[in-house]
Amino acid sequence: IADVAIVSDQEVETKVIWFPRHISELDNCTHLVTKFEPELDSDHPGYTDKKYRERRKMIADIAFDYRHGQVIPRVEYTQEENDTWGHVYKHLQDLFPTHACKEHIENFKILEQDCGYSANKIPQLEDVSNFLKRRTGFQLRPVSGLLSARDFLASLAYRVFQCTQYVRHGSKPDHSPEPDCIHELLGHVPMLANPKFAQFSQEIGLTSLGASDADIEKFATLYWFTVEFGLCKENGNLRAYGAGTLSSYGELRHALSDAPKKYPFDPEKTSVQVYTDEDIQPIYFVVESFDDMMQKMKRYAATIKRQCEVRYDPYTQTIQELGNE
Ligand code: TIH
Ligand code: FE2
Repeated sequence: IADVAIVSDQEVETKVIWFPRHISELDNCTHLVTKFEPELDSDHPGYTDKKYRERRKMIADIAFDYRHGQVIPRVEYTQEENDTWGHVYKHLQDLFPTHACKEHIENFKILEQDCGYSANKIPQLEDVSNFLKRRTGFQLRPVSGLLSARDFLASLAYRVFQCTQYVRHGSKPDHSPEPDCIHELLGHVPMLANPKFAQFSQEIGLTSLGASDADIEKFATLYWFTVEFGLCKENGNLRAYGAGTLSSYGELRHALSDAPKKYPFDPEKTSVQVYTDEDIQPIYFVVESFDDMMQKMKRYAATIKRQCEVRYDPYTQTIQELGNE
């Protein structure tokens, strides 16, 4: 019995973990986590709203049918959905000048000028994706809900951002525990339009490829405390750069107040910090700058045991193994 146990230990260690080698293989990276769904979660504001759930299904089907290279189908948003968007948009607009980092403010202005962002109606993912392609090479891909961390991170390696297209329930606009297109468009997109931030996002994706489940969990936690809920310093003041904070007017004020705990970003510690994804965050991590964050992340990534070293080749949109060409 002891021998068998040892053999199976070795098998675990040498098991090769699949990851996409070409951008089109992201069609296989669509494993959903069933959490926060209006069908299944009785706390969801849409649980008792049949019309809302049907609408969600309709929009989810776009993502289910989507394949790499296709144009993202347009959604004709209802007046109610556009109103929810407008309500959040206006509240956030009041907060951004004093709460958002300068990179977000700068790109938000450009999105308003060049990409049709306004409080009146929800922009279309296809248009925003084309905008991002020109700014940083990032593109959007429709997703129907919360993806597994492994699949989500793998797509970042290809500068593909998996993006929800449905809208949060109108009865609770200030904060949503699940992503929706308001969160993606107001929180993530302005940040992904920043070259340094785009590179940082891709780096997390690249380090996640072929990682063990335990390491994926650490990368997902690092992602959570940076890309989703990170705070940064700007001339000695705190600002938000995390998309989860920037898309929730219920959270943005709280994040910069004295209420939550704030610790300096340190990948060793941050990667194992327990967090809640159900509610407003009690803990945030602060970076000195994007350069500082990138350096610390690179140093940390170098300490992780890897299946192979990888590099992204943008000409062929493939991942190549170094020393294996
Ligand atoms: N809490 C965010 C919002 O209300 O916009 C949405 C999410 C961020 C991260 C996960 S879900
Ligand atoms: Fe997000």
